[in-house]
Amino acid sequence: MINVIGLGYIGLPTALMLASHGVEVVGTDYNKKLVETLNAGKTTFQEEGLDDLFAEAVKSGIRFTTEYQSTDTYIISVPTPYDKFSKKVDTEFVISAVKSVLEKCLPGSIIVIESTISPGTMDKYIKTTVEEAGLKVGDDVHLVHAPERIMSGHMLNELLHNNRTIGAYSNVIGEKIKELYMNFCDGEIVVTDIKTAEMTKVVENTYRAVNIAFANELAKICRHDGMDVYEIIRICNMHPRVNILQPGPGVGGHCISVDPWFLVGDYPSLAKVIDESMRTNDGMPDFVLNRIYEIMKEKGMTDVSRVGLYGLTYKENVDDIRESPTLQLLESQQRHLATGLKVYDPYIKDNVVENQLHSLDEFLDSIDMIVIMVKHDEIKENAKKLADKTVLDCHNFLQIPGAYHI
Ligand code: SAJ
Repeated sequence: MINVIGLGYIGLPTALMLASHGVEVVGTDYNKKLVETLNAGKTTFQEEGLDDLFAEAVKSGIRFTTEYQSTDTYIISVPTPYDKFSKKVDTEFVISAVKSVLEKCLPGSIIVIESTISPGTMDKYIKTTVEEAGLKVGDDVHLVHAPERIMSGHMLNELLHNNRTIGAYSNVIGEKIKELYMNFCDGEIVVTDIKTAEMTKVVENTYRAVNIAFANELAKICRHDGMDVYEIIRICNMHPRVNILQPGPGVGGHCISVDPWFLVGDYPSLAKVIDESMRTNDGMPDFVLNRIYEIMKEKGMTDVSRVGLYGLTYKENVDDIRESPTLQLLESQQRHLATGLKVYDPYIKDNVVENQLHSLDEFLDSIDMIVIMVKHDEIKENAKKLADKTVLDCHNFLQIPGAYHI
């Protein structure tokens, strides 16, 4: 039996996928409410195909509990945030999960860490946690790092088909866990050492963060001198070896906006490009806020409550608001002791911020200027309704004549 610890954005789909492919799975989470919701037959977030997969996994016998199980294989997928001051990975949740596993696990158990960890974390913190419990790594307990690569909005498809990396101290154990993932994953699975696996995961997200920062920096340069960044990127990308990403209002989510900081925290005198890139991306919500004021001034608008932010999530067509640029922008506005911007997102039904509206028409009726923070399909389908609005399209996505850009 596999005990999956942490039933969030990664742990839940992984547990369901294993169960629906015939593996005996128990899902454990310390959040009682979350476990109750799952046991009541409901999923805890929206994701294409998740409800069907959930039904299938339940039929195959998956169970959910707050208790750690006594078994021989564990997959830990709890959050690893970064410490806002040191920028280093915060391993508190992973270590506490490992400690709880050690109290229950059978001799020779394999503990797989799926959570993103910075290079050296397994050696420095997790191995030592096992040793402090009086157990021997490679004998009493085996450690594996199997970072995930799935993306909100495409999770199930990517779980099935993405290539994966598995890092282990012993090749035999690495291969054993590879077989476990091969129950559902038809991508190529590379078995390597632990530190390489830790580093590849962080590097993948850093690569993307740096490239997004480059696009954002180009947007700022072009704005400064009245050049069209989108046309420039389009033409540059016709070069056979150039592929520039798109500028945007900032970078959200729990990966690209977080993981690269681990490298800055661990190698502050070496990770210079990464450090600057992260600051560039983190500065984008402020840049958008400035654009809003610039455009309001140009239009003679004075009432900020007639301006609305469209989209609260960190990316399009998902209900995930973690680290979202809109939240960052609102926070920044509050730091300047200002409020009043209206907010609307079709995917967020609860009230999570001030001045949040819950119907598109009501939102549009209450504003003169709309700021497109997220590329949800809904707004593209309703673009006609924006005819009398001032539009700041932060993704150059609606192609409305006369729209402003970042
Ligand atoms: N963004 C831009 N410009 C772009 C592309 C994206 O501003 O050209 C912004 C998006 O609007 C969003 C953010 O970046 O706010 C991140 O979005 P994303 O869709 O690129 O990535 P995530 O965070 O959903 O998922 C990433 C993926 N990693 C990579 O693409 C290298 C995914 O494969 C990982 O599994 C995931 O992080 C993770 O768990 O680490």
